[in-house]
Amino acid sequence: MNTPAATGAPPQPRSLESAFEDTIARDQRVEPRDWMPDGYRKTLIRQIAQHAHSEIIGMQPEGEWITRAPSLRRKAILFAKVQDEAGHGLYLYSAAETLGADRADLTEWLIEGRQKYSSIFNYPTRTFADVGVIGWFVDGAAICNQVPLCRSSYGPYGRAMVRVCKEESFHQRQGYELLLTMMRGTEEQRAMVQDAVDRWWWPSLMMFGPPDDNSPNSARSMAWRIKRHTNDELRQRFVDMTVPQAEKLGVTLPDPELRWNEERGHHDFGTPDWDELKRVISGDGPCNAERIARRRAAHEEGAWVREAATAHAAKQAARASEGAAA
Ligand code: BYC
Repeated sequence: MNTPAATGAPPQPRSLESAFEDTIARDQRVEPRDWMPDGYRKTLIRQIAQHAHSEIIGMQPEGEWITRAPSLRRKAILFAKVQDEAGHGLYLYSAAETLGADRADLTEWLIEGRQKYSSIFNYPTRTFADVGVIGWFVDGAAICNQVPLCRSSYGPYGRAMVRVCKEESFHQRQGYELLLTMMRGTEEQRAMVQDAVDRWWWPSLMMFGPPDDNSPNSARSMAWRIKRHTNDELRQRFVDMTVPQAEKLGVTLPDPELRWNEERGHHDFGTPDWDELKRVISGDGPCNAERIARRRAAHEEGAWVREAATAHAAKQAARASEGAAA
């Protein structure tokens, strides 16, 4: 055989692009120092940044209830959950940084409205039952969406997702446990739970994104194995997982078309209001302005911390170089 070894010729470098395609085809991980197509890098930065922004903005709706939680135990649980979300945001911004994105730029783009965050966080949390329903639905949806992302082709993103998913799983259980407790309470508490379910069901289905025939990024992201399932596949998985949980809890999901389809082996369900999703994504949801104003204010109020940390790092670096020169 005329291999380089047989002819004594130096091995031919494979083209960078075919090495990348090979890595994807063999279902191996792409790492930060590997060559990658521009589109792959941009798609990842877009998705990871949006995901990071969602975690950080997602602290607001539930955070509003920390001071009003009905007991010390509920307050401590909610505190821990909201703090976990800050942690998720930080892992994700770090993953975006491995792609050359600057965290300061990403934050600027968020507060200038140039980058998106999940539509779900633009709805108000009216009662404490909303905290439970967010845990059950929103973290439940996050688990459906994010468990497959643990196998995402980009190493730092997939690895960040492993820890995020473990924590989301705790979040979902705390939400469901809170609702079980409320359902064992008074008539008024049961009504609060049902009302929260009615308000959060459809927005939760919208978290998975537009339907597949109107999802411009899915095909490319699936071919690159960034996404492993389509938006509609994950939405179906969430519905199938949630229906028996709703039955056990004793609430009704607000969809008259929801029923088991023996032939498909899945639940059929109604169509979310896609115009509403478009409106919320484009900045016109019930709380968009409030969420961004709050994020902007927190960023501005934290300026002194960033300045102090930068000055401290500069001082440390100067001391280290003085020490090295002595
Ligand atoms: N909200 O082509 P498509 C959490 C955008 S954090 C806003 O299907 P793709 C949690 C989409 O970005 C939850 N925008 O896009 C946190 C695209 O716009 P651009 C966040 C949406 O990327 C705290 C356009 O619509 N989870 O769970 O293939 C507490 C067309 O869509 C939405 C993640 O970020 C939406 N719902 O698929 C509790 C997970 N849907 O960028 C819980 C990672 C779509 O072209 N992200 N858009 O301008 C993903 O899996 C995917 O990015 C999506 C969208 C499934 C969200």
